[in-house]
Amino acid sequence: MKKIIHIDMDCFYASIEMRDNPELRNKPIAVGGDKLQRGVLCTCNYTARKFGVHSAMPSFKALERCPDLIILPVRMDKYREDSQKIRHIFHKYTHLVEPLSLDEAFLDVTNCKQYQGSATLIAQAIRQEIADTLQITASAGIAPNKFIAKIASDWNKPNGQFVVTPEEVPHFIQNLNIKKIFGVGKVTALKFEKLGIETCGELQQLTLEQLTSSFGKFGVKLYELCRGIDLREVNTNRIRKSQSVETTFSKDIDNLAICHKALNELYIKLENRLKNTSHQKIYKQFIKIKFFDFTITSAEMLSSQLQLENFHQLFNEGFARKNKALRLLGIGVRFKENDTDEQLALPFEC
Ligand code: TTP
Ligand code: MG
Repeated sequence: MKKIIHIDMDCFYASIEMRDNPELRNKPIAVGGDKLQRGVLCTCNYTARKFGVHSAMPSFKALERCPDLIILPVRMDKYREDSQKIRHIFHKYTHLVEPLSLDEAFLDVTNCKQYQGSATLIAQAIRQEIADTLQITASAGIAPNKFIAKIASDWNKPNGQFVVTPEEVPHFIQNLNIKKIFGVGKVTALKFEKLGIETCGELQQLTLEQLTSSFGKFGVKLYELCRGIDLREVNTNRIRKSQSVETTFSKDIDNLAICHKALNELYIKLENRLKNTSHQKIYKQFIKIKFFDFTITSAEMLSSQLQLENFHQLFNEGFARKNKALRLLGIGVRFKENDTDEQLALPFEC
């Protein structure tokens, strides 16, 4: 039986900003793009969340809900630096660390000798060390596998932890909404809802055959996950599945020349980002377009080498579907998957 800890920093970017400027501590704050530039929020502190403000919310909307909200610019270099320090702390306890993003990681502490091998106490100690060293807080989930640990880290957020012992797994999973299962999005959840299935306990009523006939290989995963079974290892070599950049225009753009110019600028940004992942082979290029009415379309093509011309072609294809003014444009690449490595889909960075 494994002992897995999932650690997730509390309102990460916002915590760093509050630490570096304590005057902000009791005020509603967010980190993200400017309202005038039609930006979106990367995150906000818990004071702001009380007003219904959340990540990925357009800044103008957040200000409607919380007029006193202070929106600070993104300081990515600083967040990366602190993320490195946090990872350094993890490695004092185990080298089986799988970072999921700057503020989140899985740790396998099954063979850890500290604290008589108590994962609960190790999680406590790691959180304490993060708080002492960086003056920001983290939450943790402790469980026999990654799936349950990740869910559990949200249970006592912020600045808390939640333990699910192997014996508690069946009970813990019973009333859990199936949307918590990775891979179960809105569409799948709706399909199940029509069958009267909303919780993992209800999903357990379906046989393996029923699930595989509808979902193929994913059906096997569903069968296991709804029983709280997740055999995935903590993968220390996790690599990016994609890399992308995007921009929200300060006003809707219906001029194609301007769109293509923006695309050229994004391309330069993407080239720079890709310098960090130059060891990975590209196999697809893609674009994402958000139109003025917030509808989104995307287009992709096979490509082994980054080429600006491909993005222009994809853009024309995507744009033609609606032929309306643009609010946002994003471009990116997908990397070749390595069969032995589990892949990680990273969202667009803001
Ligand atoms: P999260 O862990 O999802 O959020 P959080 O740490 O801000 O808040 P919580 O206490 O609920 O964990 O994401 C970590 C950081 O990633 C977050 O501080 C900002 C960034 N981020 C974005 O840039 N865009 C997004 O849409 C999300 C969700 C996060
Ligand atoms: Mg977090």
